[in-house]
Amino acid sequence: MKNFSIILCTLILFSCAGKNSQQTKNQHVETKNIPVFNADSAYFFVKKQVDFGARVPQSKAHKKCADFLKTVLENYGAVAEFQFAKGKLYDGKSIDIQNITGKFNVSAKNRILLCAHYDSRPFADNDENTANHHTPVLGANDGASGVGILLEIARNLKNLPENIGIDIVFFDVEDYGTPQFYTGRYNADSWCIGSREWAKEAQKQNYSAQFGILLDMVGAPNARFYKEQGSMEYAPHVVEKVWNTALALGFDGYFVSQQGGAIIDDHVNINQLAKIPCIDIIQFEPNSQNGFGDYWHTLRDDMRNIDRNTLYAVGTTILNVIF
Ligand code: AHN
Ligand code: ZN
Repeated sequence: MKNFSIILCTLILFSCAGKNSQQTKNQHVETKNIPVFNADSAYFFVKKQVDFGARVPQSKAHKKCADFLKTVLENYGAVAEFQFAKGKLYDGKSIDIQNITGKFNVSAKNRILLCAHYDSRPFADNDENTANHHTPVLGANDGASGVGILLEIARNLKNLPENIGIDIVFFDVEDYGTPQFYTGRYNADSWCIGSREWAKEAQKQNYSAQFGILLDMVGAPNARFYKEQGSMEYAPHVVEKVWNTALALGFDGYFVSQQGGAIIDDHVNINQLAKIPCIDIIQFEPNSQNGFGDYWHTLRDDMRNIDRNTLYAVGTTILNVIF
C-alpha cells in the first residue's frame, strides 16, 4: 500500500511538473472550466413556462411565471428583484410592467448583460384561422425559449470567476405590439415596452455593462440566426465574438455568417437608451413572409416548436462567450 501511494504521488508530481513547464511557456494560458450546457434542463425550463399557460401581461399565468423566474434565479445564487413600472399600449391604454433582474457577482465591475422577454403575445394574429386571432399564443419559442436557455445558464454560474458579473434580465410586455386586426394606426413603439422602462432606469442608475446579448426565438428546429442589422450597427464586435465562438464550436448550421434583417426588438432600447452595446440572437427566415418562422404569432408556437439541439447550440455558445 505504502509503495503504491509513493508511485501514485510520483506520477502526480510528474504530471504537475509537465503542466507547469507548459504554463511557463504560454504564460497567459489559463485553464478554463467551461460548464456544460444541459439541453434537457433548458427544455424543462421552457416547458415549465408554457405549462403556466399564455403569459399575457396581467394574467394569472403571467404572475405565477414571474414569481417562478425570480425564485429560480435566487436559487441559483442571484440577487433578484422585480422592477415595476407603467407603460402605454398600442391603443393608448395603460399597462403594468414587471421586469425581473438576477445579478450574479454583484460587486464585479466587469459585467455582461443577458436578456430575453418572458411575456407571451395576447393575440395569435398570424394564425391561419381568423377565429384564433384574439386568442393568446403559448409562446414556447417566442419568449420561453430565450428565458429557458438563460435559466440553464444561471444554473451553471456557481463557478463564475469572481471578476465577472452577469446580469440576467427577463423583460415584460415585449410582445403586445399593434395587432394586425387593429384598425387604428400601427405604432412601432408598441413593441418592447418593458425593456424601454428597464433601459431608462438603467441609464438613470448609471448601470454599465461591457456588452449585452438578447435571445429571442432561439429554440425552433433548424432555426437560423443571421447577423441582425441593428446588432451590426451598435455592437459589431459582439456579433463577431458570438458568431466566431459558435462557428468554432461547430454550430455553423445555426449561426449564418450573413447579414439578416433589421428587427425591432428589446436590444434597440438597450443600445439607444441604456447605451450598452447589445446584440439580438433571433431566428430569421429571409424567404418567409414575415421574416420569422411560419409558427410566428400563431397557436402552433407550442412545445412542438422546441428542439433541444437548437437550445444546446445557443446555450453552449453563450457559456463559451462568458467563460
Ligand atoms: C416586429 O415584429 C416589429 N418585431 C419583432 C419583435 C418580436 C415580436 N419578437 C418576438 N415577437
Ligand atoms: Zn412575438
